[in-house]
Amino acid sequence: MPSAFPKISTIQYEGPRSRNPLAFKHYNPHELVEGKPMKDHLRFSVVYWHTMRGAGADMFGWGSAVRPWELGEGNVEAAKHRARCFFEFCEKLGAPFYAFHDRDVAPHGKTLKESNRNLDAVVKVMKEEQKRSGVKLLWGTAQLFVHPRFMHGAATSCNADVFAYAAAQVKKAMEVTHQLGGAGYVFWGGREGYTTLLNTELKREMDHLGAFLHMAADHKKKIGFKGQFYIEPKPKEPTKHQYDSDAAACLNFLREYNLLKDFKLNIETNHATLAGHTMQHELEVAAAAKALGSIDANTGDLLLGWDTDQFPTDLYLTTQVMLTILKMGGFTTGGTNFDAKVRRESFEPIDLFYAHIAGMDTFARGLKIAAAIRKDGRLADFVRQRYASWDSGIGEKIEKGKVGFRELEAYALKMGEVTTNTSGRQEFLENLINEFI
Ligand code: XLS
Ligand code: NI
Ligand code: NI
Repeated sequence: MPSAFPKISTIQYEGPRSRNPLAFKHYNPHELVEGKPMKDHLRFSVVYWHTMRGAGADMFGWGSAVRPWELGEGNVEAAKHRARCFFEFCEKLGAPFYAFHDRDVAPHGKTLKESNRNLDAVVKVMKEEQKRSGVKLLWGTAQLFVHPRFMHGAATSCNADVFAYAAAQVKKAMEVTHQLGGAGYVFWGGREGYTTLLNTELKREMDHLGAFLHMAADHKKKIGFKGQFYIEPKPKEPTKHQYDSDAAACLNFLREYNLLKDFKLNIETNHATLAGHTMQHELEVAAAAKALGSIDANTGDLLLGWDTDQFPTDLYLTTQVMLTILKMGGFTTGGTNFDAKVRRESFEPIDLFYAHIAGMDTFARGLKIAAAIRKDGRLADFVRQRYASWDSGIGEKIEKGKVGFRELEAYALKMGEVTTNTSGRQEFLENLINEFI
């Protein structure tokens, strides 16, 4: 092990009274919640791109991050060393999973062949490191947005050669994900959208995206990769409009192109809010279609209109997320993937630990709070009561498809005015949640 973080030993659970900033106050991996260890509920994952490649640059300034282990850009030996440092980080943090893009672990080559060779060389190290540390791959993905060749998109480019290039790149990324025993593979179409409709054949581009995803599903079968495919919705940025704009749009797309059996969704908080939704809305929409697979755990800033990818430290947010996750019966292949980056001002290596510890503790508390709310039962009882009219009588008949407009008209005429509405009690419920926080 290289020792990129020489002063840090494995982060331990010390409980809520601890004042040690390098300890968990709430994340206690083996503590049982609803009969299952916290680590299996949460399945935390560290992302390679922000944690190892994020330099803190923004549109107005250079990178600010101090990363003493960096040996340089663009060379394979430096990439191998960086990969080892990454596993040291995950191991010391106690994160069981990680996620990566092909081009953030290994440098772009001058040709696709050379890029593949670079990737193979680094993947070899990643495989060794996985074995040594026990850290597993939550999902892999292909980076189809940094290089200028993808300026018009990848699968939705106006240029068929770019589609072919992207297909070759995804094929390879899927294969290495398979080699690394990945539990999943993500499609986030960074530039799969448009910047102006004046030059765009929208229907044709969507058809191409559908075809691309079918090819990926075919190849998955061919290589025997059993991991779960996910689409990650995002409405915009870098494009003005991304086709996979939110959970509902993705689900409609998957249904239209007959892909729903092959894909679930990976829902990211900051993407939800950019789409004008809450995270819980997106999770509920995905879960309703039995397509909630995994989450990218982060948060945006209310006053900034872009994907700031901050670490989630809001207990209300994590409580809401965990209420939905517990309701659907927990993650299977998915997990809580910190697609989050430290602020430009938090430039020291130790900030990477503080940030992940904050996210993990906040999610652990969200989990415990959600479990307590469920155990208490008042919230669920209220909701059950609210829909009680559907459990018998006319409601039951409607749900069972036993009546039509004619029967309902007869019922309504006989009933006269509706006198049975009950209060929604929003404020009461919000205060009830506060009892647990
Ligand atoms: C960018 C996305 C990206 C995906 C993986 O906004 O969140 O990081 O998660 O390509
Ligand atoms: Ni993401
Ligand atoms: Ni994002």
